Amino acid sequence: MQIGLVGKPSSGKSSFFKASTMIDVPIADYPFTTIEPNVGMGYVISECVCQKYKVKCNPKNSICVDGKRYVPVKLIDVAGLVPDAHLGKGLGNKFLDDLRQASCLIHIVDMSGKTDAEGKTTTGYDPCNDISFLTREIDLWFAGIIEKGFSKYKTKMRLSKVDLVDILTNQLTGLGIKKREIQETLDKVGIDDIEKFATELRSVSKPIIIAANKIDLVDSEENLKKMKKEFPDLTIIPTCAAAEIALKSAKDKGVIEYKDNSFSIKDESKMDSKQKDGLKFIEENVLKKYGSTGIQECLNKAVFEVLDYIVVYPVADINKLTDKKKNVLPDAHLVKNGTTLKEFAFAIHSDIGEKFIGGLEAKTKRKLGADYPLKNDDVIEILFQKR
Ligand SMILES: Nc1nc2c(ncn2[C@@H]2O[C@H](COP(=O)(O)OP(=O)(O)OP(=O)(O)O)[C@@H](O)[C@H]2O)c(=O)[nH]1
Ligand SMILES: [Mg+2]
Repeated sequence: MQIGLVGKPSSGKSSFFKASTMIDVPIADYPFTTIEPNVGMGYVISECVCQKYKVKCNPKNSICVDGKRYVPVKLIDVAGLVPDAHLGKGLGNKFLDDLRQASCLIHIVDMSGKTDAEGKTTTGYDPCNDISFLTREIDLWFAGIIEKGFSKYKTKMRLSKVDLVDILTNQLTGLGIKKREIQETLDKVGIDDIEKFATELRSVSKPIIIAANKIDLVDSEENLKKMKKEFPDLTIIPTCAAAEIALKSAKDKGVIEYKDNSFSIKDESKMDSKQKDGLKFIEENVLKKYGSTGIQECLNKAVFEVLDYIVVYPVADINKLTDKKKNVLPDAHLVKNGTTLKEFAFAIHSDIGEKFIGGLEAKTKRKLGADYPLKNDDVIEILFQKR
């Protein structure tokens, strides 16, 4: 699972990245601080099934903290995008190719109105404008890729009448797009207008959610109200990346306890008055006002709501809930809701998929067939022919 962080320069993409991964990357208040992409692991969090089964787990591909399973997701923080990037403005839009495999994009918007469309300092800028121009730039990047492939195949298609869906599927696998998504988009809008096709295909294959960032600053609250009104269909989550970094850093230094979206001071002697004031400000203007810094909520919403993924725990023995090395509930996998058992078997390993026989479910000990649609928190054993 990969998630791309996009937005204009200085909106807080690298801050969001650092807040999610705690990887130290350059963050600064001038445009184009980031040129080469930052790649790292963030997490989505769901209740671990160890509680339901009353066992102590030893996770391998994920982590369990206080009964919560942290499942890794890859985050990619790229350079800032400006209006007319598709014409080469700013750093252009070529760098977006690093996001080809992303399942979803989080658009980090500076809600304060203190940076213009190019990320330069200003006052009274309307952040709603960012949603319009950035979505268009993303769609034009998509259109560019489709167009390149499509023109290559145009003549070939006329000659051999090769199935259009297959050609496009082949061309667009690099974008992580599925045949079904192409079929649906073709049925809906056709391909006479490539830009229209690209816009539609992008919205089904790489949905964008909005991190309404810098929510701690003066005009952000008003701008958030306006944005929600103007874009009622978008998922908009107020965030404060700077606060999440401050809280996690203070926690790492042992200064505070930070859990469940609130904190308590552990060791006052390790803090100066500036840090105390900073934490007080965050408590009043972010945590109490919005319930959280929004960073984790953004990742969870993207994966579990917008992309509609579920968590599944494969094991080698449904009675002991272990893998072959006796690890209890070792792996938590993110899969799209509706994925069948056999599809999942292939996703784990093509060999397991090819030798697939069936499955067993831990709670009911029921036998499962190839077409069984996986449910959230399923613990399953896949049965396959062993040599
Ligand atoms: N007040 C406030 N400032 C923030 C917040 N998030 C980021 N910033 C500040 O905004 C500026 C830009 O942050 P970056 O994370 O470097 O932004 P970026 O989008 O990665 O910028 P480029 O790499 O230049 O495209 C920095 O000065 C950050 O400290 C926030 O939630 N609140
Ligand atoms: Mg950056």
